[in-house]
Amino acid sequence: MKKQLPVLVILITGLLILTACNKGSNKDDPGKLNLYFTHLADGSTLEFDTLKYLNAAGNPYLVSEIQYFISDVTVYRDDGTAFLLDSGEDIHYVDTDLPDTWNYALPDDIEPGTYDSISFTFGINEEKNKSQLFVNPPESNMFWPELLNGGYHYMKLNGKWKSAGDTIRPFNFHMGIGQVYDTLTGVITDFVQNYFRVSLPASGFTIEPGKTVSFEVRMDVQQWFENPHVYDLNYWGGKMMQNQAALQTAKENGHNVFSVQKLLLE
Ligand SMILES: [Cu+2]
Repeated sequence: MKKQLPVLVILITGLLILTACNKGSNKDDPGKLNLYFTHLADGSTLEFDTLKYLNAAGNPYLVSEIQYFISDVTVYRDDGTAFLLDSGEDIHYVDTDLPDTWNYALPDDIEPGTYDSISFTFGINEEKNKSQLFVNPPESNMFWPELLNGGYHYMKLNGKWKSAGDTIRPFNFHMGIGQVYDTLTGVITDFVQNYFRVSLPASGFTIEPGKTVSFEVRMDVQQWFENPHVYDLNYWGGKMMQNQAALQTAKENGHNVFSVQKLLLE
């Protein structure tokens, strides 16, 4: 799969737009934030459909695709003031097969100044994560079954692993709303929201009047399977959607899956 070209095209287009827009800006003009999503394994660009990765539990695995939502991006001034950027597109969908989804140009106006971190919700919060929120694909394909509380998956990370006995088995590392089951009857007695906030220190960046600051947001797939919990696919199996213990483990491993790096476009 050739996925390098669109990155270049997007970056160059961004550069041209930025250059064009920078002329004649006022010191009180707002700035903008742009996020560009990339996917890694062990710090290197993730390669798809090749059984070359080994997770912390020692499971050889491959990744076929990753689809997920991030929402409610917030930037923090160096004095601690938070600005929630939800005036336009408050939920963004990323799909490793769809280059158009890799770039997230937030429409929000941001007050110029010095900022030192970015945070976002991994998934969608309880208030917003309701069925019918998305009517068109690809987002609508992320639906979470009505019986399991409806709404949408936070993430579908699909792949295969070599299980005990050297059998290749599919895994659906699917995160979303969990359920509590009555141990005797198997009836659902409650639901559990598993979305979480990701905080990314971004060492003092400046929002300049009339300019866009761009960050690469990296997801390192290996991190879903380690720290603090070693996620053994042989133990948990290929499905996690109805297993709150597995979802909780993945959620707790999510704290350091993402990192940011400023892109030098200016
Ligand atoms: Cu699923």
